[in-house]
Amino acid sequence: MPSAPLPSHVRVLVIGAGFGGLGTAIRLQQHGETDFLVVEKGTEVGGTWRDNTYPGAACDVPSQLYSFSFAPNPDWSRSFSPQPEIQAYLRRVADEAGVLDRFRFGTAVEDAAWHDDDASWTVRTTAGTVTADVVVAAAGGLSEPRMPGIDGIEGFNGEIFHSARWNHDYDLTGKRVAVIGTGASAVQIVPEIADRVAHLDVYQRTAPWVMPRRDRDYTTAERLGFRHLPGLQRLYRTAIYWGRECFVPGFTVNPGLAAPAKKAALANIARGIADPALRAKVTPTFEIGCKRILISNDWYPALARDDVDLVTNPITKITGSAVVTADGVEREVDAIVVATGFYTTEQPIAGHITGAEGRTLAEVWSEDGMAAYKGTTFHGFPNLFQIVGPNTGLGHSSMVFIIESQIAYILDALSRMRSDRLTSVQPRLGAQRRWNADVQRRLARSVWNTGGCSSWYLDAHGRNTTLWPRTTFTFRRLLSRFDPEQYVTTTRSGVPAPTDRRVTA
Ligand code: N01
Repeated sequence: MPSAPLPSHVRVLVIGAGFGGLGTAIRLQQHGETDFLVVEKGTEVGGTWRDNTYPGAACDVPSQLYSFSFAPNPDWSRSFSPQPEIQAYLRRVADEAGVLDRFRFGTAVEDAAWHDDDASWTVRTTAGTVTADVVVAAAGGLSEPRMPGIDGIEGFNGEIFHSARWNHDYDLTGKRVAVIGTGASAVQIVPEIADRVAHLDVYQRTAPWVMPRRDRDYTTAERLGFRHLPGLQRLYRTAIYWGRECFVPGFTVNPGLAAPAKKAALANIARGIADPALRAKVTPTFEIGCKRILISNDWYPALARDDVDLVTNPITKITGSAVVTADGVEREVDAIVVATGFYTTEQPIAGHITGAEGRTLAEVWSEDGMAAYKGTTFHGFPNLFQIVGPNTGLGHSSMVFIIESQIAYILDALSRMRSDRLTSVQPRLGAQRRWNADVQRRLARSVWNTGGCSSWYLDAHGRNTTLWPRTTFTFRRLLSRFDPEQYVTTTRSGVPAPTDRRVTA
C-alpha cells in the first residue's frame, strides 16, 4: 500500500523507527503531542531487530529489561529473547499504541538543514520535503554495516553478505563457508550454521571473552505469573536491572573486580575445548570488558568441531573463490559471511545533518570526534536531539533504559519550549565542553580505554566516543529535567529568551 504523502510541516520529525524512534513516537502521543511524523528508510518498525535476521540472532540482555518500561510483555518465551520475538514485540507495541498512521516507511532522509531565519529544519527525503520545528534523530548506533577493506573482496565470485544483511534465499547447506569476525554476531551465527555446512572456516583477528549464557525457557508458572501478576514482571525487571548495575565499577573504576567474570570465561573455554592449542588460540590477551563481553554456551564447542577451522593467520586477500592468509594458504569457499560490525564512531546520519553554521555534524565531528551535550543535543545544531548519541552506549545493560531516559529529556524540552515560547534551543558550547570533559576524564581510567584492546568503542583518534562511563541511574538522573540554563534559547521575535540571560557560556 503506498504511504500517505508527507505533510508540509510538523512540529517534531523523528528519523528512524527502531526502539528509539518508536519509543519517541509513543511517548509523544502519550504526552498529547500529535503533530509529529516518523520517517523510516526500511519497510517496517524494528531498526536493528528488523535488519539482523541472521541465524541465532538474539539479545544478550534479558528481555524483561530489554523492552519498554511502559509496554511489558508477558509472552517472552525465555530469558534472552530471540530476534523474531523482539521484532514481533515491537510490531505489536507499535500497533497497539495507534501511532503507525504517522509513520512513513520506505522514506530515507537525504539531508536535513537548519534555517535560523524561520527557526526550522528543512528535511529532504526520498518521498519529498518536510519542514519541522524539531528533529529527533533516532537512526541507530549500529545500523550501517561495515564491510572490511580486504584486498580483492569485491571480486569474490561466490555468495557474500554481511551478517546484518543476511541472504535467506541462499542455502548454506552443504557449502564451504567462511565467517570473518568473532564478535557478538559471529558467536551467534557460527554454532547455528556449523551443523548445516560442509565445512566452516572462522577467521579470528582478536579472540573475544565469552562467558556462559545463562539462558532458559520461562516455565508455564512464570508465564502465567507474568500475565496475571503485573508486579512479577516488575520484580524480574528490577532484579535484572540492579544485578547488571553491579558490573559498572568493574568496567569503570577497578577492572580487578571483574576477576570472577574472567574465571567464568576461562572455565567456559576449558569446558568447550579439549585441545590445548585451540584453547590457546581462543584465549584473549586483553582485560575482560575492554571489548564487549560475549555470552555463549555453544561457541567453543562449535570451534572444536572437526569440520570447523579457526584461522588466526591474518587475511591478506580474497580471490574469486578463496580466502588467502598471510602464511600463503588459500582456503576455497562457496560463501563468505562478513560479521565485521558497523560504523559506530562515524555515524552515516551525521553526514546528512547541517547546522546553523552550514557545516554537517560529520564535519564538526571530523575534528575531535563525536560529542554532544548529555549525549542528546549539539551546540550549533538548534532543536536537534539524538537518541543513542555520543557516549550513551553501554557495556553492561539495556540500551532501552538509556533511550527512555533521553525521550523523557526531549519531552521535557518540548514542554519547556512550548511554555516559554522558545523557538530554538541549543546547548551552550561551554556546557557541552564541560559535559564531555567529565565523560572523558571518567573514561580515561575505564577498562575500555586501558584494557589493552582496540574496539569499536574508540574512534580514529583513540577517543572513546561511544560509551557511558557511569551507572544508568546516574544518566537518568542527569537527564531527568531539561535544563534551559545550559542552553542558548531564542523566542519568536528572535531575541534571546529570559533564561538565556541568566548564564554566560
Ligand atoms: O561486530 P563487532 P558485531 N578482518 O564489531 C572482526 C551488538 N550486537 O556485529 O576484534 C578480519 O563486535 C573484528 O575483529 P577485531 C553489540 O553491541 C549485539 O559482532 O576488531 N576481522 C571482530 O571480531 C556488538 O558489540 C548482539 O580484531 C575483522 C568482528 O569482526 C555490536 O552489535 C548481537 C575485520 C566485528 O565484531 C557489533 O557486533 C550482535 C577485518 N578487516 C551484535 N574487521 C546481541 O545482543 C573487523 N573484524 C547478542
